[in-house]
Amino acid sequence: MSDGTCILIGAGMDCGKRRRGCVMGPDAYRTAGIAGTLADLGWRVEDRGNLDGPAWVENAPAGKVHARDETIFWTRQLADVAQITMAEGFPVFMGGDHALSLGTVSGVAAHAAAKGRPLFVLWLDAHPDINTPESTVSGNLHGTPIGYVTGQPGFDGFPTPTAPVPFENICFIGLRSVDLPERETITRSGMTAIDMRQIDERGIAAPLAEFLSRVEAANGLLHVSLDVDFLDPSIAPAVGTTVPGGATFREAHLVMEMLHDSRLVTSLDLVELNPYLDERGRTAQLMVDLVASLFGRRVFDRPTHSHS
Ligand code: B3U
Ligand code: MN
Ligand code: MN
Repeated sequence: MSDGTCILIGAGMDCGKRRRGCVMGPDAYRTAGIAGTLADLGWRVEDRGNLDGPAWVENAPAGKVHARDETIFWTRQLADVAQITMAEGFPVFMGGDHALSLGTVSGVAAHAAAKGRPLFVLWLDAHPDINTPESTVSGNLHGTPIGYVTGQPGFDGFPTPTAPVPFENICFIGLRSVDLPERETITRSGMTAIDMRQIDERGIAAPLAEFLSRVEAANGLLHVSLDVDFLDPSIAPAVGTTVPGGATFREAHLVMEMLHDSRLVTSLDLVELNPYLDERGRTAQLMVDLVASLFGRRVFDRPTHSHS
């Protein structure tokens, strides 16, 4: 992982879907102690506060896409911030809904391209979020960031991503709610898509290790995007779209521990936490605990850092 400086950036984007509340996400992570937790693990932590941007929007303007102009604003801003911050440390983008990843991933990709390194993306989510403004049924742009960063058409008015992420550099883990057009894109493109059935059959470690080996062999940078709904709603209720059958507590921690041991991760999104729906802060606390595992909390040291 990078140089030991972790940069916390609040991005309380709340316009990527109709249900309100993700604006409170950054402060819920702070309340759950994210900065102190990382500092205790030996990281220098800089909390840069919250970015300003358009708020939740009640009614979509004409057309089926919800809050397009607001999302364009956030995308431009976050892409700039992400690209700059990558040069300064390890950015943790505290969301905010998943539409923030249009900006964060495209900005991180621009940084990687400038360094001559390929960018890989690990998408921990019940959904692949590979819709486009043309394919979306809901009109919610939090269902489109992978469509955007891979350079799919239909994002009129958005900045053109300067460094589209190749399909083969993306790995989904945790899928269990996939729209028909999304399934067609995934099948056609040959992306790595680990659904819950594969996790049940093979465990979560084997497919993750395969992906990490590819990132390492390519000398890639690795961006991780962690959607609260990757987790089973019984342990992580604070999310607008609860999808049953998600990752367990131990599966999620194992993923984070393996990611830490790989030393490959260079940036992180924490998205879709809706503190208004939480139960005594337990989802925010669980997310912070998962971040701690990613940043080095462990029970015992392992003799090697091999992940194969
Ligand atoms: N695929 C659906 C549902 C969805 C995506 N992300 C979330 N829900 N959280 C859509 O709206 O595009
Ligand atoms: Mn998502
Ligand atoms: Mn999701």
